[in-house]
Amino acid sequence: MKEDLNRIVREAMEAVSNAVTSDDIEKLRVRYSGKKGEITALLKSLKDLPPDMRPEAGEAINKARAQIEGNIQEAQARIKEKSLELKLAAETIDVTLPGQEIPMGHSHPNTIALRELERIFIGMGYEVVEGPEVEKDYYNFEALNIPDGHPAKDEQDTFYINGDILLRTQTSSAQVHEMEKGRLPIRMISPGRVFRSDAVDATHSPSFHQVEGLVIDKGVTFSDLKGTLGIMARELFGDDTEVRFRPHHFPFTEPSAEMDVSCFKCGGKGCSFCKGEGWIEILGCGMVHPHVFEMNGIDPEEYTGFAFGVGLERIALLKYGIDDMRLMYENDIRFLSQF
Ligand code: 2NM
Repeated sequence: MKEDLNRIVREAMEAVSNAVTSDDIEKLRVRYSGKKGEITALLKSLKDLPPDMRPEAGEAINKARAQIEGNIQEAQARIKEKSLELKLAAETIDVTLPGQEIPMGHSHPNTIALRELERIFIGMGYEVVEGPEVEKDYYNFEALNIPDGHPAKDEQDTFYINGDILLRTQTSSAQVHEMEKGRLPIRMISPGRVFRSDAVDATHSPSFHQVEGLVIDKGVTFSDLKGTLGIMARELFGDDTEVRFRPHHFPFTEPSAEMDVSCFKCGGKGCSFCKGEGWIEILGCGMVHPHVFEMNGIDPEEYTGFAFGVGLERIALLKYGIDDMRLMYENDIRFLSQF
């Protein structure tokens, strides 16, 4: 009995010190102090001893069991710590390594030009108001003094969804929504996408962007229009920029004009950029037609106003010297990141 116990303790100590994994340790625990373990078996065999020998033997077995179990617990802790160390070493992250570079996008030239226009007009007290791209015929044409049968309503130029619904051909439709609210005065620009049934080439696209402006108040004159658009031109193209107005026709304004800016490449002398003209056409404008006021419940005897429309792509192409509008719709980062 005594020898058995000593042998078991010796073997157990050795086995425990050789254990490498948690599994090894668990097996040893079962082997020695499990229900069918060797120590357990010894305890069970106590009843076969003469009663006077039992207390001493029992004490010895319990001592051996405590020793083995203590040893197993220590080993278990040692192995856990070791495996945590290994895990941490394997998962070490070197925070000094350079990061993975995520390619950055770039603002579109249209966006850059729009931000510039917004800055200019917000600085003069204008609001930026957007409207829907899908419009009723009324907001795109009727309320802007373009009645049925007017050439501007030609089905060849307009994407109709049905007889009454269409893709807006100009952002003035957003201004009709604003006039309709009946809150005067108005100082607004409406930027956004417009649609015309055009074939794609270097200067045309079936979808492009406009910024239209509208000012309505008592006593607004053509001088206000000239002064305002002159400021815009100098902000956009430089302090030395001059503007000139040529008579034109739009259904929603009377009188109407087109505005040119002096060529910002040659200063007006004439060069290849302005095709020898010295001037570059920039936008259309005019005094809001009395009939537009009447259609929108504004008294043309009390109020006057001016309006203008400028193509965003046109401004961007000119400002950044881009010679083909199709580049604007390819979203090639090599193109975009040049501006
Ligand atoms: C242009 C040219 C001239 C214009 C007119 C209006 C409104 F709503 F007042 F009738 N908004 N925008 C206008 C005037 C647009 O684009 C070339």
